[in-house]
Amino acid sequence: MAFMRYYRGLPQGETTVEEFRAWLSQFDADGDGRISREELEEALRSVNLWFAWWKAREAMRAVDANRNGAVDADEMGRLYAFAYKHLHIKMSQLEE
Ligand SMILES: [Ca+2]
Repeated sequence: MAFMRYYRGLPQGETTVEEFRAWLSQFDADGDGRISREELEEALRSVNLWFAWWKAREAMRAVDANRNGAVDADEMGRLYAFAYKHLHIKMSQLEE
């Protein structure tokens, strides 16, 4: 990445799946409405999560039900649940 990008954080407090989806959409670099592993890694990196590369890979493994290498719209709920359960962060803590 040749330049710094600034992303908005998640809203304060409990984040709904819609808010989570809206937050993630800013990382959808190619605008295809899906989140690839690379785009997810960028999202995790933006909230200063350690081991973003590894966590993005683990998330894709758990969430990408149809194995097309991207989180599709109908897999977004799975990603939301995964982030809560396995990334050991509260959504409200993503705000920075
Ligand atoms: Ca998929």
